[in-house]
Amino acid sequence: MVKSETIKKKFGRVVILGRPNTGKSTLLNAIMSQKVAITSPLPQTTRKNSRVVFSDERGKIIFSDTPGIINKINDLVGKRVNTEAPKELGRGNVIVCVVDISRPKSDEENKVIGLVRKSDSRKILVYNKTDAAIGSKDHMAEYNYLEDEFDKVISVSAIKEKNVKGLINYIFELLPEVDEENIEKDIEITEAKNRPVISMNSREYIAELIREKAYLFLRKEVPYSINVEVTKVQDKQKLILIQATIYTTADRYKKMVIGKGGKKIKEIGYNARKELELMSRRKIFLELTVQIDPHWPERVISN
Ligand SMILES: Nc1nc2c(ncn2[C@@H]2O[C@H](COP(=O)(O)OP(=O)(O)OP(=O)(O)O)[C@@H](O)[C@H]2O)c(=O)[nH]1
Ligand SMILES: [Mg+2]
Repeated sequence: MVKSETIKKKFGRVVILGRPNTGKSTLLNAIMSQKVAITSPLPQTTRKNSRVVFSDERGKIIFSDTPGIINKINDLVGKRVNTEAPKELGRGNVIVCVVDISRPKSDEENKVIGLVRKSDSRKILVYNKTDAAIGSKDHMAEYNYLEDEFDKVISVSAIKEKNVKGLINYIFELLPEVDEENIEKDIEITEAKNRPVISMNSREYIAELIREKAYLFLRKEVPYSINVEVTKVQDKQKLILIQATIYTTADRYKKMVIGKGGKKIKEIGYNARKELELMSRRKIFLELTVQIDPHWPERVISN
C-alpha cells in the first residue's frame, strides 16, 4: 500500500513586541492589508493582546499584537496592560521587536530588551518609521547595538507599507514546517481564527473603534480615564443601531469627553460612525452616552 504523503506548510506564532507608540498595531494592519487593530498617536493605545491569522501559499502565521511595555506604571490599568505582552511571549515561535527609529532610544527600551533576552524564540528586530527618520530625526544608530541579539534585522515603514513583505518573508524563513492537517487544529485551539477581524458582530471591536476615536480627539490624560462598552447592536433593516457607553472616572473628564455644547462627543461619534459605515457598507445609527464610573479600571483588571 502506498502511504499518502503529508503536505507540510510553514506554521507558527509570532508575537509583536515593543514599547508604546513604536507602531506595532500599525505594522499588524499593514501585514494583514486591513485594519485589525486600533492605532493612535498616544502611547498605550492597545490594552489587550489580540490575535489574527495571516495566510498565504507558504503557510499560516498567528500574529499577536501586544500593548506597549512601559517602565513606570502609576495606575491600575497600566499595571494590567503591562502583564499582557509577557503572557504572550512564551507562546511565540518568533518575536518581532519593533523600535521607532524616528525617536531617540530611551530607558523604556531596556525592559523590552530584557524580555527579548529571556526568550529562546527566534527574533527579528524591526526598525520602524523609516519614512519619518530623516536628517536629525534619524536615530537608527542608537539602536544598532541591539542587532547581535536578533536572527534578522529589517527596516520598514508600517504606515507607508514599505518593506512589510520583506518582513513576512523573514518570518516564514524562521518558522518551522508542520503537517498541514495539524495547522487547522492548532488554530482552533488558540481561538485565533476570527479574532479580532473587524466585524459588526464583535461588540468588543466596535468598542475599540470608538475608543480609538476618543484617543484621537481627546487630549492629555482624558483618553486614559475612559473605557467603552457596547450595550446594543441591533439590525433594523434600514440601519444598524448601536448603543455604547463611554465610562470615565471623574466629572471633570466627563465634561471634557462631552465638550462645549457636546462638540467632542459628536466628533468622536461622527468619526466612529463613518468608519463603521465604511466597514459594514450599511447605515449606522450610533448612540453614545457618557457615564462616570470610578470603578471601571477595577473591572478591566479582573477581566
Ligand atoms: N511616520 C510614521 N508613523 C507611524 C509608522 N507606524 C506607526 N506610526 C504612527 O505611530 C503612532 C503609534 O502607532 P501604533 O500602531 O498605535 O503604535 P503601537 O506600538 O501599537 O502603540 P501601543 O498600542 O500604544 O503600544 C500612530 O500615530 C501611527 O500612525 C510609520 O511607519 N511611520
Ligand atoms: Mg498598539
